[in-house]
Amino acid sequence: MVAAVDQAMDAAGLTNPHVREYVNYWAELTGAERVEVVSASDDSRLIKESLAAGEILPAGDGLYYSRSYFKDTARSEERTIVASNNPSDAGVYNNWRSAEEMRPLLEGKMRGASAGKTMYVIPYLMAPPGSPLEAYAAGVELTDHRTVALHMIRMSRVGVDFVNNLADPNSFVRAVHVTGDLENLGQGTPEDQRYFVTIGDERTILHFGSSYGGNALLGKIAHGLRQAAYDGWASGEFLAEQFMLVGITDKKTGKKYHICGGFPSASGKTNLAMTLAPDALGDRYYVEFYGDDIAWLRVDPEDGKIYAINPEFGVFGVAKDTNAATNPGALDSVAPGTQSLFTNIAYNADTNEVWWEGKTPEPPADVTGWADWKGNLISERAEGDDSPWAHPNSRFTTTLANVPNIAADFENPKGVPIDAVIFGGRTRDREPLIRAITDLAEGVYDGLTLGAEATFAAEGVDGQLRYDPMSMRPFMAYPEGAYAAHWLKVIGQAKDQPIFAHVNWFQRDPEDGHFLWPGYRENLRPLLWLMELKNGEVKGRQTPVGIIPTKDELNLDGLEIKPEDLDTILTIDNDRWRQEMGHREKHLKQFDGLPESIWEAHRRITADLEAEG
Ligand code: GTP
Ligand code: SPV
Ligand code: MN
Repeated sequence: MVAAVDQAMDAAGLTNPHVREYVNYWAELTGAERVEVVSASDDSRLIKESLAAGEILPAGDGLYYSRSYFKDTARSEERTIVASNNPSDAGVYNNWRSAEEMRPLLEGKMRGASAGKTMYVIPYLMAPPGSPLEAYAAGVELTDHRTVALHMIRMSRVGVDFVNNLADPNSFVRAVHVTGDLENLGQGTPEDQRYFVTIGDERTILHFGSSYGGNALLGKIAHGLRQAAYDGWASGEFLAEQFMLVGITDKKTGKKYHICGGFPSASGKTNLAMTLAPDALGDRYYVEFYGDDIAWLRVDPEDGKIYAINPEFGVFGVAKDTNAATNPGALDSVAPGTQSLFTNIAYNADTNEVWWEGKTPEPPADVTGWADWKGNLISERAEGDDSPWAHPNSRFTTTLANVPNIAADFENPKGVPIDAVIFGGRTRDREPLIRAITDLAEGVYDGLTLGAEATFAAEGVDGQLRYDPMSMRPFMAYPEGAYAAHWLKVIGQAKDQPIFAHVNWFQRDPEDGHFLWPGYRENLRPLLWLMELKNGEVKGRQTPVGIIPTKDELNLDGLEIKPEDLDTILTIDNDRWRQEMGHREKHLKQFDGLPESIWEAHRRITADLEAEG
């Protein structure tokens, strides 16, 4: 086998000796029948092979559809571990275990588990080439699943050059993905065999037992967030966050602003980055997409500004409720010819059409040929079965270049300077439309106490309220106290401090449940107010929990909203907030070594709420 593996790497021009040794080791251990080195230019051949094998199905011109196993449709947080060799790396959310325990355990699961399969070797870069953070961005994913290779080509930059020419040839992330026997892994039972492990201080990712997105596309979540967060902290150099990143240009003043921010999974990052369309408020602004899920932030030592890059190359977005009104940009980015992939939506094998809940108000009237995400024909459903046709966490995958409002300079290696950091989530009451925060410690405190309803992006937790610090709970790689201190240190170095804000598009009427704010494309309005506040053009109203807009400061031109709904989302309910502070205290007390300035922020807000009575 070694000779064949070396031959495959020779043929592909993979010369890095450390990579070659790593590939040989895992080819041997997993028992893969053959090895194939993948570059982006292999895409059309891999697509043809996947179609021929029935792993993907045609979904229109240059569009493809796949289903993942029905028990394998979301990230599994309980099975995810960030391990290391240092017990003091244990935090509340990283499920820390020792590397010594995890490595043999995973090797045991993976041994021989790729027998009869091809192992795809995917050298990738999670950064625009030439980025100052490039040293942390290279990796090599090994996977025994061809659909994973197709996704990786869209979600990251793929090719042997990204690892052949490393300044330190040993500085790539080792990312091993073995699918396992999906029908016999006991998903969600006490006998669950799956393990999704990142060994932070060994820069090694070992994922076993899934072929779904965040569990299997290792460049994205495991490297782009968990490993990078660990590296950013260990090096002291940067932050890796589950953030979207947009640019807003005011044509009247010629100014361009960049806003980044975190909302928990399936809470609107993709939508925000894509839907703030230029025509939303007449012809004055235009909005550019930089990223929708990950940003790496650093302070440039020369000009003292915070710069953010999107390390990804594509979008892996939630399909549900995406339509021409809510997110026209998403529909354009998966239009015919874009080589996009769909996962776990509904599919019509006769017509090759696709559908998901919310694509149109009603599902297709003629159900002939339509099958749900599990592959069961709709026409054969039992009477009264009204379960969704698409899985609520079904997704589309497309490259950044297909996004209509992609920024002209999205590959600028330096990234873009940050003006504001926002946090938000699904919160049905209490959280107003927007509240601005000008103090760094209070901004970090706000991120740490981000509380939102859980979503279908993780298994089995929809709707429950939970805290999700800076939207990083599923990706937290080191202790939360150190995380807060690292934030204060990195952002504290910046000469130009960002303004922070907490936003909420999801407040609901307690009676009939309707969303009080129209959301989607209209979310530009509160962000423009935030920029005006930062520029000193508006004053807002100071409350104990931040500055909120007055009604006349918010641009409401052409907006349809009931006056009483607007009042509610621009009001602070002090009673509810006082209750919330008690929950926050409990939440924060879980974290060892939280910086004193975070506690000071907590006490200051608590006291201000008491004083308001
Ligand atoms: P991940 O990719 O899981 O990290 O999620 P994300 O934060 O990028 O989520 P995404 O933008 O894909 O949104 C998920 C869901 O939120 C979709 O079903 C959207 O329709 C819904 N959504 C997004 N923005 C809004 C909004 O402004 N209002 C309302 N009511 N729903 C929204
Ligand atoms: C998320 O769940 O936050 C995602 C999708 O962005 S996944 O790649 O599955 O993590
Ligand atoms: Mn995400």
